[in-house]
Amino acid sequence: MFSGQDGVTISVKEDRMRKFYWIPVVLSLLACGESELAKQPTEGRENPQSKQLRAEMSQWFQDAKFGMFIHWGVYSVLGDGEWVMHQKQMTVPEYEKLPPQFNPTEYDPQEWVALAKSAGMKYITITSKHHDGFAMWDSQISDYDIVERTPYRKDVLKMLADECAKEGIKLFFYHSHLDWHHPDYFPRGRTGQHSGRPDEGDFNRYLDYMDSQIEELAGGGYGELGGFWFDGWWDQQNREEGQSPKATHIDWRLNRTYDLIHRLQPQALIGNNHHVAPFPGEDFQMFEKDLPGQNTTGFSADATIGQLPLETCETINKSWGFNKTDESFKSTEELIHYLVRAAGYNSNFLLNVGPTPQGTIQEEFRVRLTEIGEWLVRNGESIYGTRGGPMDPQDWGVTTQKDGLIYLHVLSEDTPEVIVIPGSKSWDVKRATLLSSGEEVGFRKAGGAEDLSVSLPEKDRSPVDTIIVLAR
Ligand code: H79
Repeated sequence: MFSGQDGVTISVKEDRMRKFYWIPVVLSLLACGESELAKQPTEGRENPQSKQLRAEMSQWFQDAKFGMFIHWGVYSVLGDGEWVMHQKQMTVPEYEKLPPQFNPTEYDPQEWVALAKSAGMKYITITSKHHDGFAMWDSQISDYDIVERTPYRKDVLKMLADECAKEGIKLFFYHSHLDWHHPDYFPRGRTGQHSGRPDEGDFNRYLDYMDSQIEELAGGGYGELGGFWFDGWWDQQNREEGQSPKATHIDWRLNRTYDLIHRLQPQALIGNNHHVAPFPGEDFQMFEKDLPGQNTTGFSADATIGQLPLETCETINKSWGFNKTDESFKSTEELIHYLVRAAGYNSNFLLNVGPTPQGTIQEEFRVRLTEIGEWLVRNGESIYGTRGGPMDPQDWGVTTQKDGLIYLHVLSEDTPEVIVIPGSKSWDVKRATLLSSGEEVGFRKAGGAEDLSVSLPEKDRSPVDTIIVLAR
């Protein structure tokens, strides 16, 4: 490893890999005789078997409904979120002082996975690399990773992958396209300008490096993955007037990266948090801190909803990465409402925890997750395996459906005693019951038998979500 005059550290291993990395690439291109391989669109070139695998995973994903997001990296040492490098304008050499301080001796993947399961979560999406560029696994192409730069020296992703496999939890990797550390991430985008890197670099060389790291993660050592969750595309978005929201200053080579993943792990679902309509090769669409179609954050203005399975992610307090002063915790009730609303919008819910630098998940998070899990034990039937609808979300709540049943989720306290459901004639309801007790709920056809009205007296209401099951 050497430090350049500019203060940017480049590992010898990385430099060596740069020289020789083209060999297997060239060989494989010769072998398949398709030199334009990477430029081909993903669609249409895939074998039907791998498409089928992904279709099955898509169904599984939509049925699963609820996952745990984990933002964990060396930034947790400062307890100020995962954007601290950018926000505090830290240079690369300054930020490189964090890994030697990161020693999560209390990390126990068994506890994390058990917590996710007790919350009723079916998958985990963890940061393999965030925008800071630090690899949370034993990367071979770089030494900027947890095994080589921290006193902990263990591959936390491998430990988690093994535990997930044992417990039947699917694992996704959050991987940042954007990189505040790599010298070849140039031209730089909207963020990371204070890292002290030289104003030169070869963006394609950075992308080769990123693809190599993805190849490490998808190569089999971490088992069969649920998928990849990309973020940071927006750093290079061209926001000049007249440009399409999909225009970028550089070519992200999405096809090449997506093809690589789909070749190595045909079942793996790819999503990208680019805040625009999906690109070819993507398998699900996510919304950050917003229900699909809403734009309370300002990130989602161009996020046209496509045909893909949906997911929305949210934090328990206001931070993704560990934040030692953020105490604005959402209540369990608010979090359950978010989960139920997401299901009503035909979307999954990915709920975040930011573990501490010791490797633990803080009490405030654990309590809430366990309480959500207890609620799901009683009410999960109306969430898991359902799809949103048949009715669009209403002021009073949302609907979900499964196996010919319709679940009305009454979330608002202000809901009147009689809920009128316009245009519900085709639902052909024969029976209405409370999910909690099985007791009958009064209903009648109103408005010339076009509408259904369901009565919901105070005594029948649950404090969090009153669920009425309509059977046909
Ligand atoms: O990983 C978590 C966040 O770190 C990441 N996505 C979630 C899942 C995230 N990155 N950015 N954002 C969330 C919000 C983006 C804010 C931006 Fe900006 C607006 C980036 C560019 C414009 C404000 C101005 C922040 C940087 C410049």
